[in-house]
Amino acid sequence: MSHTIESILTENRVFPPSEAFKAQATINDAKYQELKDKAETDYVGFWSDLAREKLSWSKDFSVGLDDSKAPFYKWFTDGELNASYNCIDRHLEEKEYKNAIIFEADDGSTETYTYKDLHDEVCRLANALVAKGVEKGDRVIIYMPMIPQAVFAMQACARIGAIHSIVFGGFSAEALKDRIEDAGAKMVITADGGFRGGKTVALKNAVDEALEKGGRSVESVIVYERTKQAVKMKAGRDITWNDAIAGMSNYHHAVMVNAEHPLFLLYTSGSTGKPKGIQHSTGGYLLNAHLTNEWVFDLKNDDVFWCTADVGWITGHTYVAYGPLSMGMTIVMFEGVPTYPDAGRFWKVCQDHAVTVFYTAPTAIRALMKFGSDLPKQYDLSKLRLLGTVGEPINPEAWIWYHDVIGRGECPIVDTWWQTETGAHMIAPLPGVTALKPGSCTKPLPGIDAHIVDEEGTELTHGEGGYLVIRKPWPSMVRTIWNDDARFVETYFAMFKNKYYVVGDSAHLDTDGNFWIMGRIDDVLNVSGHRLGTMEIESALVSHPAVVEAAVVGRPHDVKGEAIAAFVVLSNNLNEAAEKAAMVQELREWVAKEIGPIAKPDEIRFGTNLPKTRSGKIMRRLLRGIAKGEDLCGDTSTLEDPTILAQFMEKH
Ligand code: 6R9
Repeated sequence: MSHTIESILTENRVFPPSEAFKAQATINDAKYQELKDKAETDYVGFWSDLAREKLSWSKDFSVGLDDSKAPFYKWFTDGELNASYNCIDRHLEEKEYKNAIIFEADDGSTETYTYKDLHDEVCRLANALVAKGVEKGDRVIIYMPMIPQAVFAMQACARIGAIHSIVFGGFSAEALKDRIEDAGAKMVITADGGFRGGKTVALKNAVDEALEKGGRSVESVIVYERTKQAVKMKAGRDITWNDAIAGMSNYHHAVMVNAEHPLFLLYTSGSTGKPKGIQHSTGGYLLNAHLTNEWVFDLKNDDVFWCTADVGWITGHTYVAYGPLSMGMTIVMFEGVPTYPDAGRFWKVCQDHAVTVFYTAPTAIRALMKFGSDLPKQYDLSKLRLLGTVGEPINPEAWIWYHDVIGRGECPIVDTWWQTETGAHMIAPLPGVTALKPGSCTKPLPGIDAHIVDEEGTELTHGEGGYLVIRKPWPSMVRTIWNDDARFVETYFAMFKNKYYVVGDSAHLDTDGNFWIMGRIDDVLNVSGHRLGTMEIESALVSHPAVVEAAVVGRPHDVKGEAIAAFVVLSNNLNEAAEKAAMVQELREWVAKEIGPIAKPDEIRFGTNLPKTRSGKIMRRLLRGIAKGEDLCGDTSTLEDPTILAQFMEKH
């Protein structure tokens, strides 16, 4: 299977929407034209009308966009609303007994929660948070497995105006501590552990470890008993979920907040060592979350929507917890992994819960595709009507397999380009309108002003490649980096002097105006759809006592998209192969402890120095070449010491 940019660039198959799909789509040609025209003639009015139409406000707004402190944009500035009210309460009259969440556990058991159940669970927890002294504006860390209680926790925070920050359960105690401290969190909501692929994974231990090392701002910890494994409970600080909600009312009056009140922080990797706390608003975020579920996933009342992302990532925020619930949809939540008990699990879940719209990452498709087409054929996938992908470019081979084998050659595939910072889809097909091209995320959504520019900031026309940028602000855009306004401006706006939001990806436009994402322009890796900073991994490596220096690069990988290759200089050179192998193991475990297992280098190579220019810059280009297995006969004359390349050619 080739997964190269070349294979994408030569792709020219086109899949227009079928007449049958078009006829039922919420956004058809006429509606699309109407939205585009409105966005062009009255940009702020376009978003303001939609905000009033789609969301329920306790206080209407008089200002659509406030750009007086650009690039710190504000939307619907004086309006008030509550995200949890919008996701739950407003549906109760008509959908009290409709399923909000269908949960399938790792072991195959299922639970369902109606909108009324969701309301009651969320209210009880909201009351428990208040009883524990959590107030509007306080930060709450959520460190949970992929179970409905994670969504209850998010919704309970939103309900009382507390700002949640989810830390993916695969992150280590160290990473958790950093995020707790940066957010200044008052509370941690966690579980004893979770189930994944038939195994038990511990979570509470990591919270204990994080709070031993730091995180002094944390006053209380709520622990959901999922696995019932033994955990330590610190008196005066820790309480079980059941004890916390015992006797709490199932009624809680949602606290209305300003549209700009932060709904959540989500830490993501950038080009420096320290993850950034991406801050999202309540009103603007929820609007795009709602709209993109309606436009891109074409969700209707009878749909059963399954987004496989963990709530620890932005995709889980917008397409599990907030967007579909804001629309009053039924979602599937799945605790397990795609290959347990076998690689047919995803397809079995789709069949058993009659999933109609399915959204996953290319890395999952590539991994499952390796098991062949017979496995999915054993399941009834006839209910599926739309498929989606996110996280990285999808190679045409995987697209076609997904389309033919999973989608019966009938389901449109929406390849959705967006980021933690954008809050919701930005460039994505409208399935009843857009002609699809495998590997392209196609065109910007109505109201999204995406361009490709060159180094000087000149907008490029069709056929050229350059920096992907967004010109006009949009409602769900990142508001700032928590505690670091200067870094926010520097990271996203400085490059073109505040004229554009700079995405960090390069892209190319084809002659039909379709966008093709080529990859990151910074030192960010995309490993199985997860964003990891090379600097973050380098810092973790050099914090090991035996490591003097480290450089990390990505190399293409068939399934993961990118694999992590680390080049390491040790304080004491190792000569024996066995010693080196032991050190590789030790360093991989070290990185897992410092960041999390997803950041473990796939390979580690040792040398006495890193290849540097005479001015001391690490030649990452060469390291990328070595990692790819290229023959490096190129010009290495600028290297301080050309002999060290030979050392790094050796793999351990
Ligand atoms: C939603 C999410 C964002 C980065 C982004 C880009 C890559 C995401 C993509 C895609 C090509 C797509 N990316 N979707 N590349 N096609 N459909 O993944 O957020 O974790 O912040 O990552 O992922 O490089 O800049 P996040």
